[in-house]
Amino acid sequence: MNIAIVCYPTFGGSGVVATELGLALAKRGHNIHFITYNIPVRLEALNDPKIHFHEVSVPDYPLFKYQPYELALSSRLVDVVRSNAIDILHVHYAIPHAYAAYMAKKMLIDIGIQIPIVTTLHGTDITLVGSHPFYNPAVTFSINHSDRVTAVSESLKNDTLNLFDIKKKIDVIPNFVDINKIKNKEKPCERSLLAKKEEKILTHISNFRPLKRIFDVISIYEGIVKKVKSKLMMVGEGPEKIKAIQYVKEKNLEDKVLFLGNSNEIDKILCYSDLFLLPSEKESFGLSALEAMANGVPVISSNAGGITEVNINNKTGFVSNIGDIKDMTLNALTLLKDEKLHQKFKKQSRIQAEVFNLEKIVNQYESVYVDAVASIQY
Ligand code: GMT
Repeated sequence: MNIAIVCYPTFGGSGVVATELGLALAKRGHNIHFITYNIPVRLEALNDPKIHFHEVSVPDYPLFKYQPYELALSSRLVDVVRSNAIDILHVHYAIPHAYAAYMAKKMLIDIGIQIPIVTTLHGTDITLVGSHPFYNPAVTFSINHSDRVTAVSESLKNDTLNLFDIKKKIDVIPNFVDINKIKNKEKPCERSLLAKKEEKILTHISNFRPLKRIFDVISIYEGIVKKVKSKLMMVGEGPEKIKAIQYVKEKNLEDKVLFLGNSNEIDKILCYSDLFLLPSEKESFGLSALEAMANGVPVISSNAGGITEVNINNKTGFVSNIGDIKDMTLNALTLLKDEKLHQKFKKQSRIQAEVFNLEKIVNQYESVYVDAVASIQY
Protein backbone atom coordinates (compact mmCIF):
# COMPACT_ATOMS: atom_id res chain seq x y z
CA MET A 1 0.00 0.00 0.00
CA ASN A 2 0.98 3.63 -0.35
CA ILE A 3 0.45 5.04 3.12
CA ALA A 4 0.62 8.70 4.14
CA ILE A 5 1.38 9.37 7.82
CA VAL A 6 0.77 12.76 9.39
CA CYS A 7 2.32 13.38 12.80
CA TYR A 8 4.24 15.82 14.95
CA PRO A 9 7.95 15.40 14.26
CA THR A 10 8.98 16.07 17.86
CA PHE A 11 10.18 13.86 20.73
CA GLY A 12 6.57 13.54 22.05
CA GLY A 13 5.10 10.06 22.19
CA SER A 14 2.68 10.40 19.27
CA GLY A 15 5.47 11.37 16.86
CA VAL A 16 7.60 8.46 18.05
CA VAL A 17 4.74 5.96 17.62
CA ALA A 18 3.90 7.31 14.15
CA THR A 19 7.53 7.18 13.04
CA GLU A 20 8.22 3.69 14.38
CA LEU A 21 4.98 2.49 12.78
CA GLY A 22 6.00 3.95 9.42
CA LEU A 23 9.43 2.34 9.64
CA ALA A 24 7.91 -1.05 10.50
CA LEU A 25 5.39 -0.79 7.65
CA ALA A 26 8.17 0.09 5.20
CA LYS A 27 10.01 -3.07 6.28
CA ARG A 28 6.85 -4.99 5.33
CA GLY A 29 7.01 -3.53 1.82
CA HIS A 30 4.63 -0.56 2.07
CA ASN A 31 5.59 2.85 0.70
CA ILE A 32 5.48 5.34 3.53
CA HIS A 33 5.03 9.08 3.06
CA PHE A 34 5.56 11.19 6.18
CA ILE A 35 3.90 14.58 5.94
CA THR A 36 4.91 17.05 8.62
CA TYR A 37 6.76 20.32 9.21
CA ASN A 38 10.14 18.73 10.01
CA ILE A 39 11.82 15.38 9.63
CA PRO A 40 10.49 13.23 12.52
CA VAL A 41 13.15 12.73 15.20
CA ARG A 42 13.39 8.96 14.95
CA LEU A 43 13.43 8.95 11.17
CA GLU A 44 16.99 8.03 10.41
CA ALA A 45 16.16 5.88 7.39
CA LEU A 46 15.61 8.47 4.72
CA ASN A 47 17.95 6.51 2.49
CA ASP A 48 15.31 3.73 2.45
CA PRO A 49 13.58 4.00 -0.95
CA LYS A 50 10.28 3.07 0.73
CA ILE A 51 10.38 6.07 3.09
CA HIS A 52 9.52 9.54 1.83
CA PHE A 53 9.29 12.86 3.59
CA HIS A 54 7.08 15.76 2.49
CA GLU A 55 7.59 19.00 4.31
CA VAL A 56 4.67 21.26 5.19
CA SER A 57 5.75 24.89 5.07
CA VAL A 58 3.64 27.79 6.16
CA PRO A 59 4.78 31.03 4.55
CA ASP A 60 4.83 33.95 6.98
CA TYR A 61 2.39 36.67 6.08
CA PRO A 62 2.25 39.81 8.25
CA LEU A 63 -1.54 40.08 8.08
CA PHE A 64 -1.91 36.82 9.98
CA LYS A 65 -1.49 36.93 13.73
CA TYR A 66 -1.61 33.09 13.61
CA GLN A 67 -0.17 31.30 10.58
CA PRO A 68 -2.77 28.87 9.12
CA TYR A 69 -0.93 25.53 9.51
CA GLU A 70 -3.98 23.34 8.90
CA LEU A 71 -4.66 25.15 5.62
CA ALA A 72 -1.09 24.50 4.45
CA LEU A 73 -1.27 20.91 5.71
CA SER A 74 -4.55 20.13 3.93
CA SER A 75 -3.21 21.58 0.67
CA ARG A 76 -0.02 19.54 1.05
CA LEU A 77 -2.08 16.41 1.72
CA VAL A 78 -4.04 16.92 -1.50
CA ASP A 79 -0.80 17.34 -3.40
CA VAL A 80 0.94 14.28 -1.86
CA VAL A 81 -2.12 11.99 -2.19
CA ARG A 82 -2.58 12.96 -5.84
CA SER A 83 1.08 12.70 -6.86
CA ASN A 84 1.84 9.45 -5.03
CA ALA A 85 -1.36 7.45 -5.51
CA ILE A 86 -1.82 7.26 -1.74
CA ASP A 87 -4.25 4.53 -0.60
CA ILE A 88 -4.69 5.60 3.00
CA LEU A 89 -4.15 8.67 5.14
CA HIS A 90 -3.21 7.89 8.76
CA VAL A 91 -3.23 10.94 11.03
CA HIS A 92 -1.73 10.83 14.51
CA TYR A 93 -3.04 13.32 17.08
CA ALA A 94 -6.44 14.81 16.34
CA ILE A 95 -5.47 18.48 16.46
CA PRO A 96 -5.26 19.77 13.79
CA HIS A 97 -4.34 16.65 11.81
CA ALA A 98 -7.75 14.95 11.68
CA TYR A 99 -9.37 18.26 10.84
CA ALA A 100 -6.91 18.98 8.00
CA ALA A 101 -7.31 15.41 6.71
CA TYR A 102 -11.09 15.85 6.49
CA MET A 103 -10.64 19.04 4.42
CA ALA A 104 -8.13 17.27 2.17
CA LYS A 105 -10.53 14.36 1.73
CA LYS A 106 -13.29 16.72 0.59
CA MET A 107 -10.96 18.57 -1.81
CA LEU A 108 -9.81 15.25 -3.26
CA ILE A 109 -13.41 14.12 -3.88
CA ASP A 110 -13.76 17.20 -6.10
CA ILE A 111 -11.01 15.83 -8.33
CA GLY A 112 -12.37 12.29 -8.29
CA ILE A 113 -10.11 10.75 -5.62
CA GLN A 114 -11.54 8.86 -2.64
CA ILE A 115 -9.19 8.43 0.29
CA PRO A 116 -9.96 6.83 3.66
CA ILE A 117 -8.75 8.52 6.83
CA VAL A 118 -7.57 6.65 9.91
CA THR A 119 -7.25 8.85 13.00
CA THR A 120 -5.21 7.71 15.99
CA LEU A 121 -5.91 9.50 19.27
CA HIS A 122 -2.88 9.79 21.51
CA GLY A 123 -3.70 11.60 24.73
CA THR A 124 -3.56 15.33 25.21
CA ASP A 125 -5.41 15.83 21.91
CA ILE A 126 -8.35 14.44 23.90
CA THR A 127 -7.71 14.84 27.63
CA LEU A 128 -6.16 18.30 27.68
CA VAL A 129 -6.30 20.43 24.54
CA GLY A 130 -9.04 18.79 22.50
CA SER A 131 -11.73 18.85 25.15
CA HIS A 132 -11.36 22.61 25.68
CA PRO A 133 -14.63 24.29 24.55
CA PHE A 134 -12.66 26.27 21.93
CA TYR A 135 -11.69 23.03 20.15
CA ASN A 136 -14.30 20.47 21.21
CA PRO A 137 -16.76 20.88 18.28
CA ALA A 138 -13.98 20.65 15.67
CA VAL A 139 -12.39 17.62 17.35
CA THR A 140 -15.79 15.87 17.68
CA PHE A 141 -16.50 16.54 14.01
CA SER A 142 -13.07 15.31 12.86
CA ILE A 143 -13.34 12.09 14.86
CA ASN A 144 -16.89 11.39 13.67
CA HIS A 145 -15.84 11.96 10.05
CA SER A 146 -12.76 9.73 10.13
CA ASP A 147 -13.22 6.38 8.42
CA ARG A 148 -11.57 4.52 11.28
CA VAL A 149 -10.60 5.75 14.72
CA THR A 150 -8.09 4.16 17.06
CA ALA A 151 -7.03 5.06 20.60
CA VAL A 152 -3.82 3.95 22.30
CA SER A 153 -5.52 2.61 25.46
CA GLU A 154 -8.90 1.62 26.88
CA SER A 155 -8.58 4.56 29.23
CA LEU A 156 -8.18 7.01 26.34
CA LYS A 157 -11.10 5.42 24.50
CA ASN A 158 -13.31 5.92 27.58
CA ASP A 159 -12.10 9.51 28.03
CA THR A 160 -12.95 10.21 24.39
CA LEU A 161 -16.45 8.80 24.77
CA ASN A 162 -16.97 10.79 27.97
CA LEU A 163 -15.61 14.12 26.72
CA PHE A 164 -17.06 14.22 23.19
CA ASP A 165 -20.29 13.24 21.46
CA ILE A 166 -18.79 10.36 19.49
CA LYS A 167 -20.82 8.39 16.96
CA LYS A 168 -17.89 6.42 15.61
CA LYS A 169 -16.57 3.07 16.83
CA ILE A 170 -13.17 3.46 18.47
CA ASP A 171 -10.72 0.54 18.31
CA VAL A 172 -8.01 0.28 20.93
CA ILE A 173 -4.61 -0.38 19.38
CA PRO A 174 -2.00 0.03 22.10
CA ASN A 175 1.43 1.51 21.58
CA PHE A 176 4.27 -0.86 20.88
CA VAL A 177 7.94 -1.53 21.30
CA ASP A 178 10.38 -3.50 19.14
CA ILE A 179 11.49 -6.20 21.56
CA ASN A 180 13.80 -7.86 19.05
CA LYS A 181 15.67 -4.62 18.40
CA ILE A 182 16.32 -4.32 22.13
CA LYS A 183 17.31 -7.98 22.49
CA ASN A 184 19.73 -7.71 19.58
CA LYS A 185 21.39 -4.71 21.18
CA GLU A 186 21.90 -6.46 24.51
CA LYS A 187 25.50 -6.18 25.58
CA PRO A 188 27.13 -5.06 28.84
CA CYS A 189 25.85 -1.59 29.68
CA GLU A 190 28.43 1.14 30.03
CA ARG A 191 27.17 2.72 33.28
CA SER A 192 30.51 3.64 34.81
CA LEU A 193 30.57 7.09 33.16
CA LEU A 194 27.42 8.13 34.99
CA ALA A 195 27.45 6.39 38.33
CA LYS A 196 29.72 4.56 40.72
CA LYS A 197 29.42 0.78 40.93
CA GLU A 198 27.54 0.88 44.22
CA GLU A 199 25.08 3.56 43.08
CA LYS A 200 21.62 2.72 41.74
CA ILE A 201 20.35 4.61 38.70
CA LEU A 202 16.84 6.04 38.52
CA THR A 203 15.55 7.45 35.25
CA HIS A 204 12.75 9.74 34.13
CA ILE A 205 12.05 10.51 30.46
CA SER A 206 9.48 13.06 29.33
CA ASN A 207 8.85 16.39 27.68
CA PHE A 208 8.94 18.11 31.09
CA ARG A 209 5.47 19.60 30.80
CA PRO A 210 3.59 20.35 34.06
CA LEU A 211 1.40 17.24 33.67
CA LYS A 212 4.53 15.05 33.95
CA ARG A 213 4.98 16.30 37.56
CA ILE A 214 8.75 16.36 37.34
CA PHE A 215 8.96 17.94 40.80
CA ASP A 216 7.38 14.74 42.11
CA VAL A 217 10.16 12.86 40.33
CA ILE A 218 12.77 14.93 42.15
CA SER A 219 10.96 14.69 45.50
CA ILE A 220 10.74 10.90 45.19
CA TYR A 221 14.45 10.84 44.44
CA GLU A 222 15.19 13.05 47.49
CA GLY A 223 13.49 10.40 49.63
CA ILE A 224 15.41 7.59 47.96
CA VAL A 225 18.89 9.12 48.06
CA LYS A 226 18.65 9.53 51.85
CA LYS A 227 18.48 5.74 52.12
CA VAL A 228 20.12 4.31 48.99
CA LYS A 229 23.21 5.58 47.16
CA SER A 230 21.90 6.57 43.76
CA LYS A 231 21.77 8.96 40.81
CA LEU A 232 18.79 10.37 38.93
CA MET A 233 18.86 10.74 35.13
CA MET A 234 16.41 13.33 33.81
CA VAL A 235 16.02 12.83 30.07
CA GLY A 236 14.14 15.30 27.87
CA GLU A 237 13.47 18.96 27.29
CA GLY A 238 10.47 21.09 28.13
CA PRO A 239 8.96 24.04 29.95
CA GLU A 240 9.65 22.89 33.53
CA LYS A 241 13.30 22.01 32.99
CA ILE A 242 14.89 25.35 33.99
CA LYS A 243 12.90 25.47 37.24
CA ALA A 244 13.84 21.87 37.95
CA ILE A 245 17.56 22.57 37.44
CA GLN A 246 17.27 25.55 39.80
CA TYR A 247 15.51 23.42 42.42
CA VAL A 248 18.18 20.72 42.18
CA LYS A 249 20.87 23.40 42.71
CA GLU A 250 19.12 24.77 45.78
CA LYS A 251 18.99 21.26 47.23
CA ASN A 252 22.71 20.69 46.52
CA LEU A 253 21.91 17.68 44.39
CA GLU A 254 23.67 18.87 41.22
CA ASP A 255 26.22 16.05 41.26
CA LYS A 256 23.47 13.47 41.73
CA VAL A 257 20.71 14.63 39.38
CA LEU A 258 21.86 14.71 35.76
CA PHE A 259 19.85 16.48 33.05
CA LEU A 260 20.71 14.70 29.81
CA GLY A 261 18.46 16.59 27.34
CA ASN A 262 16.61 14.91 24.50
CA SER A 263 18.06 11.65 23.34
CA ASN A 264 17.71 9.25 20.44
CA GLU A 265 19.60 6.69 22.53
CA ILE A 266 16.80 5.86 24.95
CA ASP A 267 17.63 2.14 24.98
CA LYS A 268 21.22 2.86 25.97
CA ILE A 269 20.08 4.99 28.92
CA LEU A 270 17.43 2.48 29.98
CA CYS A 271 19.85 -0.41 29.75
CA TYR A 272 21.76 0.84 32.81
CA SER A 273 18.70 2.08 34.73
CA ASP A 274 17.48 0.29 37.85
CA LEU A 275 14.10 2.00 38.12
CA PHE A 276 11.94 4.24 35.95
CA LEU A 277 9.84 7.02 37.52
CA LEU A 278 6.60 8.24 35.90
CA PRO A 279 4.37 10.09 38.38
CA SER A 280 2.28 11.87 35.67
CA GLU A 281 -0.97 13.69 36.27
CA LYS A 282 -2.29 12.56 32.88
CA GLU A 283 -0.97 9.76 30.70
CA SER A 284 -3.05 8.00 28.09
CA PHE A 285 -0.52 5.17 27.80
CA GLY A 286 3.01 5.98 28.94
CA LEU A 287 5.20 4.88 26.05
CA SER A 288 8.37 5.70 27.97
CA ALA A 289 7.28 3.29 30.74
CA LEU A 290 6.80 0.54 28.14
CA GLU A 291 10.24 1.27 26.67
CA ALA A 292 11.69 1.03 30.18
CA MET A 293 9.96 -2.30 30.84
CA ALA A 294 11.15 -3.72 27.52
CA ASN A 295 14.67 -2.95 28.76
CA GLY A 296 13.94 -4.77 32.02
CA VAL A 297 13.45 -1.64 34.10
CA PRO A 298 10.58 -1.78 36.65
CA VAL A 299 8.35 1.30 36.82
CA ILE A 300 7.27 3.40 39.79
CA SER A 301 4.27 5.33 38.50
CA SER A 302 1.06 7.11 39.25
CA ASN A 303 -2.28 5.56 38.33
CA ALA A 304 -3.09 8.24 35.73
CA GLY A 305 -5.09 7.28 32.62
CA GLY A 306 -3.78 4.24 30.79
CA ILE A 307 -0.57 3.72 32.78
CA THR A 308 -2.16 0.85 34.69
CA GLU A 309 -2.75 -0.98 31.38
CA VAL A 310 1.02 -1.00 30.93
CA ASN A 311 2.60 -1.00 34.40
CA ILE A 312 1.02 -3.80 36.43
CA ASN A 313 1.02 -3.04 40.15
CA ASN A 314 3.17 -5.36 42.22
CA LYS A 315 4.44 -7.14 39.13
CA THR A 316 6.26 -4.81 36.73
CA GLY A 317 6.61 -2.06 39.31
CA PHE A 318 4.24 -0.25 41.63
CA VAL A 319 1.34 2.10 41.03
CA SER A 320 0.28 4.88 43.44
CA ASN A 321 -2.30 7.65 43.45
CA ILE A 322 -1.30 10.78 41.55
CA GLY A 323 0.76 13.01 43.86
CA ASP A 324 1.37 10.34 46.52
CA ILE A 325 5.10 10.97 46.68
CA LYS A 326 5.46 9.14 49.99
CA ASP A 327 4.00 5.91 48.61
CA MET A 328 6.05 6.12 45.41
CA THR A 329 9.22 6.66 47.47
CA LEU A 330 8.47 3.67 49.71
CA ASN A 331 7.72 1.51 46.67
CA ALA A 332 10.99 2.52 45.01
CA LEU A 333 12.92 1.73 48.20
CA THR A 334 11.20 -1.65 48.50
CA LEU A 335 12.60 -2.62 45.11
CA LEU A 336 16.01 -1.00 45.46
CA LYS A 337 16.67 -2.65 48.84
CA ASP A 338 15.59 -6.15 47.88
CA GLU A 339 17.80 -7.51 45.10
CA LYS A 340 15.80 -10.72 44.71
CA LEU A 341 12.52 -8.86 44.33
CA HIS A 342 14.14 -6.34 41.99
CA GLN A 343 15.40 -9.12 39.71
CA LYS A 344 11.94 -10.73 39.75
CA PHE A 345 10.27 -7.44 38.74
CA LYS A 346 12.89 -6.88 36.02
CA LYS A 347 12.04 -10.23 34.49
CA GLN A 348 8.29 -9.64 34.82
CA SER A 349 8.67 -6.21 33.18
CA ARG A 350 10.31 -7.77 30.13
CA ILE A 351 7.58 -10.41 29.91
CA GLN A 352 4.77 -7.83 30.19
CA ALA A 353 6.44 -5.69 27.48
CA GLU A 354 6.10 -8.65 25.08
CA VAL A 355 2.32 -8.05 25.13
CA PHE A 356 3.07 -4.85 23.21
CA ASN A 357 5.56 -6.26 20.74
CA LEU A 358 5.72 -4.38 17.45
CA GLU A 359 4.83 -7.28 15.12
CA LYS A 360 1.49 -7.91 16.79
CA ILE A 361 0.48 -4.26 16.94
CA VAL A 362 1.55 -3.45 13.38
CA ASN A 363 -0.65 -6.35 12.22
CA GLN A 364 -3.58 -4.62 13.91
CA TYR A 365 -2.89 -1.33 12.11
CA GLU A 366 -2.53 -3.15 8.80
CA SER A 367 -5.94 -4.79 9.19
CA VAL A 368 -7.50 -1.42 10.06
CA TYR A 369 -6.02 -0.04 6.81
CA VAL A 370 -7.39 -2.94 4.78
CA ASP A 371 -10.88 -2.44 6.29
CA ALA A 372 -10.76 1.32 5.77
CA VAL A 373 -9.77 0.97 2.11
CA ALA A 374 -12.51 -1.64 1.59
CA SER A 375 -15.11 0.64 3.21
CA ILE A 376 -14.64 3.41 0.63
CA GLN A 377 -17.66 3.48 -1.71
CA TYR A 378 -16.74 4.07 -5.32
O1 GMT B 1 2.85 13.58 26.68
C1 GMT B 1 3.70 13.25 25.85
O2 GMT B 1 4.75 12.74 26.16
C2 GMT B 1 3.45 13.51 24.40
C3 GMT B 1 2.13 13.00 24.01
C4 GMT B 1 1.86 13.18 22.55
O3 GMT B 1 0.70 13.24 22.27
O4 GMT B 1 2.73 13.28 21.71
O5 GMT B 1 2.05 11.66 24.42
C5 GMT B 1 0.79 11.02 24.41
O6 GMT B 1 0.92 10.01 23.43
C6 GMT B 1 1.83 8.97 23.76
C7 GMT B 1 1.88 8.02 22.58
O7 GMT B 1 0.64 7.48 22.30
C8 GMT B 1 1.39 8.28 25.05
O8 GMT B 1 2.30 7.25 25.37
C9 GMT B 1 1.37 9.32 26.18
O9 GMT B 1 0.87 8.69 27.34
C10 GMT B 1 0.47 10.47 25.79
N1 GMT B 1 0.60 11.54 26.79
C11 GMT B 1 -0.41 11.92 27.57
O10 GMT B 1 -1.50 11.40 27.56
C12 GMT B 1 -0.10 13.02 28.51
